Amino acid sequence: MAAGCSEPPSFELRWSIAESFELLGDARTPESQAECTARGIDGVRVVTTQGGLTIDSREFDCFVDGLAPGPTLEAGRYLVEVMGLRRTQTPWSCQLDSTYIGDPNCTGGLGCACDEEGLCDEGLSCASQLQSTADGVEILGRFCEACTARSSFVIEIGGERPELDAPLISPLECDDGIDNDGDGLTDSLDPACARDPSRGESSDLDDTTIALQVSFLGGNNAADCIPGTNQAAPLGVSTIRTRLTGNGVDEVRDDICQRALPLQLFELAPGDYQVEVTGMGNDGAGGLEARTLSETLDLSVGELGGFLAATVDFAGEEFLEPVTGTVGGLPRFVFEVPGASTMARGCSPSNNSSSPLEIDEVDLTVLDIDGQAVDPATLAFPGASAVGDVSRLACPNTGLESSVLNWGSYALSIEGRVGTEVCFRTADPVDVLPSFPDAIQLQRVLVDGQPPAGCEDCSVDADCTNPEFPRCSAGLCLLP
Ligand SMILES: [Ca+2]
Ligand SMILES: [Ca+2]
Ligand SMILES: [Ca+2]
Repeated sequence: MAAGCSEPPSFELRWSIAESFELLGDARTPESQAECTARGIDGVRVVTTQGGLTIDSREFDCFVDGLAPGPTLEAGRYLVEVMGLRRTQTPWSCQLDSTYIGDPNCTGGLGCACDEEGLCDEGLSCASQLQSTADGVEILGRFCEACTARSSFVIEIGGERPELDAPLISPLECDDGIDNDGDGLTDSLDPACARDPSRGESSDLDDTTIALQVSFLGGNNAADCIPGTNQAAPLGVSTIRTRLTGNGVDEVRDDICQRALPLQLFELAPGDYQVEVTGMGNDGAGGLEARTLSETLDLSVGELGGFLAATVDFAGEEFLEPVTGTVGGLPRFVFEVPGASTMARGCSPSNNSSSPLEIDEVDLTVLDIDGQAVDPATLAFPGASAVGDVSRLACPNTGLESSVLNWGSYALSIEGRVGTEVCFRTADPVDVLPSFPDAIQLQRVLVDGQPPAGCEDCSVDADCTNPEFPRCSAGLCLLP
């Protein structure tokens, strides 16, 4: 390349931008980089090949004052491909999927086969029709299409220096990296593009958008419905059905259950509508019982469309078959040592534990969906004794589970005690799942960086039994 710079280029080129293949005659040479950016093309790559081998590849800003220089080439025939680039410096795809129907009986025109050299009429590009197979990708055919921002030429080097004029078709609004209609959502994130990429970003201006989130068990953060995860199992909801009715409309849409459902767009006449959101189970598949639960929302649509954003919560008692299960968890005590990775362990010191502290007892408080403490007698944690609203029991090394309760929603607070002193506690009540005693982390209680009396790891270095954490400072065993 460096040598080539001092040699005269073997060809020169400019490019112009057209709104579409039909408007090729109105293609304009961009007069500034700002104009390029506004039309979605950031740069231009020029690739010169011969017999399928790349001889040269170079990139330019989309705006070039005058002609852009090609490489210096030996005499011969070359294929020159000119590609517009996105802001990410990647070209747009110019491929056709296996369902594309091209015409192999004509050559060069729109939808016709490419010619022998891989060329098409001006403004069209030779696109490969691809099909994925077990061995990789197979080329089914090569057809002329109006690919985004692409032009090809065959040039003869040896005589007069060719001057190429490459028309580039600007990208579709839904694939240009620009929020064209200024609604804050760009390209595929814009609901208009999600519905029909060919109609641009503003085709949703007078549409009605429904943005729904679902939650379960009173907004329990631990309750989710991603099929296949452990968390989904206790709830058994796999599909969310949205049914829109009113004014003669009756549209049903099913989505895989997830917290944030995909945006839904409707073209609706002004009026009042109802949106019914239903959670559905697996119809007995996978050992789960079929469950249906629904809530109805009101939607008002005006001349400029409507907007409904709502979170629909399905509490345990709203399930057709009310949710029942135990409340529980496995306490894990977090020992943070500055400079070392944080570890959490059970009640007794482990080999790699920084602290020789043995946790004696835990106090459990269970809160219901209204934030009220549940009576320890109702919970009946095995081995627990009731101290007011608290269930107190010897620090367990296996998951704790209450008796079977009707859900609602439950959250669990735990304190870990050494003697009479609280040395660890959950920062906030932890949302739990029915019959799913997951690990629950308790943080060390520190007052001015020091554990309360009775909660210290050590008073002298000799108390720190793990040689990795031999230094006693402010009651904690630390790194050397
Ligand atoms: Ca766009
Ligand atoms: Ca937009
Ligand atoms: Ca839009």
